[in-house]
Amino acid sequence: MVRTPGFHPVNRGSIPLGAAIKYKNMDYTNLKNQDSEIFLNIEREVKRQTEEMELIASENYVSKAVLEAMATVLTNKYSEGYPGKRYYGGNQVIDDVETIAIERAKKLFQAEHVNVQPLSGSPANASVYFAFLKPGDKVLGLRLDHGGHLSHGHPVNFSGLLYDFVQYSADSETGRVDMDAVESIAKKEKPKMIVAGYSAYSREIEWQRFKEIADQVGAIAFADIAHTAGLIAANEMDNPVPIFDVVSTTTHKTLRGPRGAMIMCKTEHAKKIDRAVFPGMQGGPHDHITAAKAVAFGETQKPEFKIYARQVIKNCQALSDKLINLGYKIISNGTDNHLIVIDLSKNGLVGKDAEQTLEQVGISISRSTIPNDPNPPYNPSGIRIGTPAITTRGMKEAEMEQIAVWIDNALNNKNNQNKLTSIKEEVKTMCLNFPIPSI
Ligand code: DSN
Repeated sequence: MVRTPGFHPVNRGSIPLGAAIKYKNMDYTNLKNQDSEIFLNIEREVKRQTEEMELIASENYVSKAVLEAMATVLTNKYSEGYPGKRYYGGNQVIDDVETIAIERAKKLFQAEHVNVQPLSGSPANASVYFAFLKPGDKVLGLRLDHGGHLSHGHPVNFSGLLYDFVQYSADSETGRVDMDAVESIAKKEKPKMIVAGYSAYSREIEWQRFKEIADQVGAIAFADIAHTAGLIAANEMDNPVPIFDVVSTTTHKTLRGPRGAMIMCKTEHAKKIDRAVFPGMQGGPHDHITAAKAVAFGETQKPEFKIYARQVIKNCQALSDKLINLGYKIISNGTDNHLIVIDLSKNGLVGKDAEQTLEQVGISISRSTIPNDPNPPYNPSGIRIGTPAITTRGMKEAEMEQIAVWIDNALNNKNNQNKLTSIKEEVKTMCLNFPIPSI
């Protein structure tokens, strides 16, 4: 053996598999000892999540297994490229992990091709546009104030700045997308792409009709199912993947995986999509997150997940019914999924105030625009509420009734500090009775 001067290795054999990882239940001792400032803030957030109620429609709690997969040495690796065709050495394990994630996602959504590398929802959507469009091309997307996403053509977003978006609307009476109107706009405008799938929309989407309209005008049909992916994977909502050309989703909302995204498409578009993600949009994928995505997709295939997804919808419907009963105006008068949008304009309230009042009682929600909102997105006329996180805690219809009453009491007593404090205590008691599985 040729030795480098000064280098005297001791033969320690090799690490047996199964003993390589010893996390001591992830007790965070090293973080605590080395960086008490960050450790303390993480502790504060654990306390907040444990004691408070999460009703933000896009948030959820991952499992311990997903958390553990994220906190691994896979974060140390660079792996630009795809399985079997990387631009860095040492990717044998990463290739296997990424392939497992891809195969699980394909099975879950009946997808022909999957790219699991997008870092988050907007970069995934940017990759889809990049794959099919040139700057200035015409695209149809739902208006932000009607439930669409910023990356579906809002003028302040890259999508609205780079592409010529024409926006369609939800009907102001029914709160539902008017498909006849979509068809006539599409025939008039002849877009290159039509975007469906939304962030603040509580009804089933007519995927088949969208695809037929796209085909009639020669447009690519693109679905963004970030919000409902978990409900679709569990067969609780209609699946656009077998129908549409291309579908993006984040992995951390109803799908209950790590923060991140993926793109699914027909085989004929696979090369375009892969090239758009890498080298078009991104460099190295986040391999620890890919592992956590694979773990989440494994969980999503289990029967317990189907029960969970069904309960998310039942809970949202129970919450919606009770709020309607208490006099609130729900856009579209109910829900088919995990979220509702409440129009507060008749209650003498605006979204920002309502969000801040509910925060004082330990309930997190997000302000939301309502269709044709006269107010700006920063202080819109409504709020959006969702049930994915509280359902992960095990709450059911009875708890939804109580939560609706607390929301109503808090909004009606926004200047009564004693009342707000006492609701906060009740909210905390309920939360402590429904522990977060991963904490
Ligand atoms: N920010 C997400 C949401 O709350 O809907 C979408 O990107």
